[in-house]
Amino acid sequence: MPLRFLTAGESHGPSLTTILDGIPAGLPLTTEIINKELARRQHGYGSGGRMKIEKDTVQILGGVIGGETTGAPISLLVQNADHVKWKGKTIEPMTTPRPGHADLTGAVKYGYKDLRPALERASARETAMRVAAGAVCKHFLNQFGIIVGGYVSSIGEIQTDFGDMPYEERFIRAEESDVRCPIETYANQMRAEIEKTIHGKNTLGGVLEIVALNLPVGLGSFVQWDRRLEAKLAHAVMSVQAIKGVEVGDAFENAKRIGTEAHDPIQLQNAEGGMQNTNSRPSTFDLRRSTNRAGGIEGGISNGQPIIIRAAMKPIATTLLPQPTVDLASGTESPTKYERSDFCPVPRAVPILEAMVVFVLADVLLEKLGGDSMDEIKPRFESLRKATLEDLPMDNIPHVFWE
Ligand code: EPS
Repeated sequence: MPLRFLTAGESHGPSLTTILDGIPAGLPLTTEIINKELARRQHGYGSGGRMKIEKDTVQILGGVIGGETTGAPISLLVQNADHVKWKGKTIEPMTTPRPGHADLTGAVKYGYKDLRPALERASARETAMRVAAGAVCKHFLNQFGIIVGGYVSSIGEIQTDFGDMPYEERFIRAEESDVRCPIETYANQMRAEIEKTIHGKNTLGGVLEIVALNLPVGLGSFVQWDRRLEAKLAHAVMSVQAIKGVEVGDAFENAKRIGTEAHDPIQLQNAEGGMQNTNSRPSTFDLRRSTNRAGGIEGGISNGQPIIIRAAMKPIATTLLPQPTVDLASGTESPTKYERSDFCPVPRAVPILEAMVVFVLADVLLEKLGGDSMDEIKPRFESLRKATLEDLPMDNIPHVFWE
């Protein structure tokens, strides 16, 4: 784990912070790079009122001098514009826990005498700092040509069929859509579903896809459970508020298939894209796949194919329509009271999940490459072994096992 980050701050406190530790020296970094990602997190149809109040912008408090990282921890701060409205205000007690939120579990765990402290820290407001830290990781990965993007694949019952639309095109089109769905006909249906949900005083979930392109082979490892790449990615993605399911590649479809139809055949391909079927060993040929059911990871290690992560977001717990609960103050069954929130945060979750994915990928890339500065790391990246016959000489002689 060369890379780590923590966040701190409450949803309606003065500010949110993060410390990102382990980014090498010599990475050019500006507030604009981070603010661009923060702005993406603020936009999406189905957002609540808070996003009209905030205009998230970052202050870099440490780790960057003269526009370049120094190798020291990068300290970032985002102020909560809403704080001034809360500071010093007498607020009503909060004693009716929302089913599905952290209100009840938080109170039991920490012994709160009012439910608000649980809400304050469990809130997805904290993801602003994940996105800020992720923006730095994404920028680091970009230096190696690694691109990570995402889009919404379903909202409620509306399920997009992407056909063979290239991933880069999906990323671009998704950013042009207020529901972050790359195909307009589906986007329109999703918007209508969200509108219906808002009128019905309810909330709506969905599925997001995050894709990483141009990764080298060899990130992550099977040698230890906590080094497996899909395990690290699932952990990071599942840590995002309201995410309750994650799959890599065709995981759930594969569970219905037979073995010979569930994997990605290994083939030889020359530079012009032609396939090789002879028995000679043409060292200029790459090992390629025509499918990607594994979602870019085999044996806990990246295989050079796009990494495909799908995450299921539940409808968030805060509904205008009351839900059955118990008032902990009176000890009687009574409906939930409404707290301002999003109606469908699925479109806004795309940059948040991207942030968690880029953090993991930057971490495993740094683990693979080592080094303290970009000057050290870049040549190491260029010399990484590839899935080519040239890079994989075999002894091809019998040997005695475990002598
Ligand atoms: C959020 C800020 C919050 C919520 C939302 C996400 O602001 P407020 O509570 O002031 O409306 O809108 O938080 C939740 C979904 C939640 O469950 O707490 C943000 O900045 O993304």
